Amino acid sequence: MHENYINGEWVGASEVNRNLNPSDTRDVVGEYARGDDAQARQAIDAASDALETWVTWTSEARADALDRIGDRILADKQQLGELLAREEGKPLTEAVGEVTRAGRVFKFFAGEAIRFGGEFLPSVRPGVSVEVSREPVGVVGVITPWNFPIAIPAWKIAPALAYGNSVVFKPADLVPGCAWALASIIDEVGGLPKGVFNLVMGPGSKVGNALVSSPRVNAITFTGSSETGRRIAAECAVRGAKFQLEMGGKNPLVVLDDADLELAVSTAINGAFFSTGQRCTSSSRLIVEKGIHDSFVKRMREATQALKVGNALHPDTQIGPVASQAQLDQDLSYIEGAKRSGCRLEAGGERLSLEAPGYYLTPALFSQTRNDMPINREEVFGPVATVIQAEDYEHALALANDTIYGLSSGICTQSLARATHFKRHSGAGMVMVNLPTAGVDYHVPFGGRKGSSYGPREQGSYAKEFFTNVKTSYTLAQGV
Ligand code: UN1
Repeated sequence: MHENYINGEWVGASEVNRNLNPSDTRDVVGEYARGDDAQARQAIDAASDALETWVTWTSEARADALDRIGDRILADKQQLGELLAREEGKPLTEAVGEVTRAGRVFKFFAGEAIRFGGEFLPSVRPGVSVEVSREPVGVVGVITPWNFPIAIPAWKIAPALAYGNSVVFKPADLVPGCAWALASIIDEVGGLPKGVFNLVMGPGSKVGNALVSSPRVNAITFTGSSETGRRIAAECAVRGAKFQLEMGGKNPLVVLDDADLELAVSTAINGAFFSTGQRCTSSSRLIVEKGIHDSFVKRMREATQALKVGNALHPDTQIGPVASQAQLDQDLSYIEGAKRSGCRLEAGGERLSLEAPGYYLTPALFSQTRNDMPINREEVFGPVATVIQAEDYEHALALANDTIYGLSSGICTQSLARATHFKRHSGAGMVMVNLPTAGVDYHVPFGGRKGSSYGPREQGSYAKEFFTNVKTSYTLAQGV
């Protein structure tokens, strides 16, 4: 059995979670300890007690630890990628890409541990100087989703450690294997003081609640559903804990008449369907200007039908299964709803039976959809994309911004003027020109607006805004 990691020790539990390979549900990926309130409390206490030792480490020693973890992730990327593909269902090349990103994130934050600093300012008062410094926040609860089971934990855990915090990590219940593998690497090569990093696997309802409600947890960084995010926000706001939320998206990709058609189609295919559409940054609304509309839909239909759906571990697979039965049911119910409301199904949207029992669904492309339909208002989180026809650029921009979300947006155009206007007027936190709305760099800020995100940005050196507290110190030097 794979155990939880608390105070530098591997600790068993009375119950286990058996997780299944979504490409072949006969394959049990492993048996993982289920955490509970008591283990969560032990981990929180260990993380809190560890801070005293952890702050005595030099930034260089912290940097070296992060570097070792990053190097090991990169060295093991093939093996970790296989585990990720087997456990979550994204195709192997994407899985190895995700692991590579995670390794790079640790190495980036190794540099950050040394680089980040404060400010020294003159005061408005004579003889006084002002220092603005940054201190660790303390114990950080890291709560992560199943869709990027290595990269998202990495981009929360690495900055938390770089800036001197301790961590209790609660991964999504569907992907304990990836979390356990990451914890094993941190245990083996991190050399961190006991209790600085802890892993307590779900059930999320118990362990997540324990983290969010504990007065000893100073900050919660969360990526997941809007519903859970709102509950975390309410509880953290009441008890005065810091929180950072990354939630849903309903990301528009605008295709203008002057776009390069082939590039627009490949951009839309990647953005909408890669990672089986299970990204909060997926390009789920394709907003297409009327002059290019018919040829775009035709080429998109052909390209969607040509996608190879299959076992995530097979080398020729482009689209893996969806991650779980619950996700499959949700996707199918949105597809049925769209059909009932008169949208035209151009391709896919069908349950696929292959030799292995898995959660296979052919990527669904709808045309003749309206922006006010549930399929265009709500996040599906599956391989489902819609085309919405726009009269002109202004109409397309208005449709793009007409959403409760604001994570990412994109535009395909050869006009620099239009691209520049769109970058300025898009209501999303991230804007892509001639690129899919998904697929971000690891060294620049990541985050959205409106219902998508709350709190300071993740990633890059902007991450310090969340993972440190600012202190302003005034000094009147005497006898100078
Ligand atoms: C990406 O698009 O490269 O949960 C990353 C998600 C996002 C990560 C997307 N937080 O899908």
